[in-house]
Amino acid sequence: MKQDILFISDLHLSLEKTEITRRFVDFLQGRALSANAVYILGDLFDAWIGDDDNTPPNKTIKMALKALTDSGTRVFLLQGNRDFLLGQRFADETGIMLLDEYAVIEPDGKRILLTHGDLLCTDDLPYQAFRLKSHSAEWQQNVLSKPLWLRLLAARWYRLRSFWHKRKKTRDIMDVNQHTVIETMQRYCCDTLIHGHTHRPAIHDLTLAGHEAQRIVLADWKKDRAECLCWDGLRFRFEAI
Ligand SMILES: [Mn+2]
Repeated sequence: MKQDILFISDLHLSLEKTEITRRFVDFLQGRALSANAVYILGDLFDAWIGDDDNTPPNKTIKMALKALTDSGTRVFLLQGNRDFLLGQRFADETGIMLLDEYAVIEPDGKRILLTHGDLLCTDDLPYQAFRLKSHSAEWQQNVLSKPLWLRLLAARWYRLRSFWHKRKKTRDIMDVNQHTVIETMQRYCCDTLIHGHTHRPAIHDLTLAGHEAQRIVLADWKKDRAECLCWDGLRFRFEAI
């Protein structure tokens, strides 16, 4: 019986990272088949410029996801800061379900808050300003109305620019803000939060209005190391892939 619930994030799939693509396809055709549900918490792709982009490895990934959802494993996806243009057409083609930027799930009576993680990095003011702008319908329509070749080119430029910007930012600014974490968990009445984005995998214990709480940070995938978080109905554990 399909029982486990698996959580992954930050694979940053791209044309260049063939090992990670292969590892992910193996995961979809192997481990994920015996899971009840798979939650992908953002940045599955290193860049997503529209659901009409079928350049490699997108088509391979879509087919593998479709085969998994056809098998009965439910797949949920929440957009990251790299693939926030991923939309309904992708969901229709693969059978996955899109989640909002914050989603609450309640497996086995446990209330868990899911998010990508970028919204929690409130110290990074320039990024939050960009996020607000780029999530408007007007901005997205403007981008998606451009021809595919122009979007492919722009994405290459954007990735390069983001690499240089990141080098200049301090490590603290790029981590979550503790106050935002607590405020958000209380707003959603959850004592467990799972997110990715920061690439700092860990389980943080914290206190929330006198109660024990946990913030679980998922690992990004590397070509020689990848893992998922598994909820087996009783507890969480990290599993190597
Ligand atoms: Mn991210």
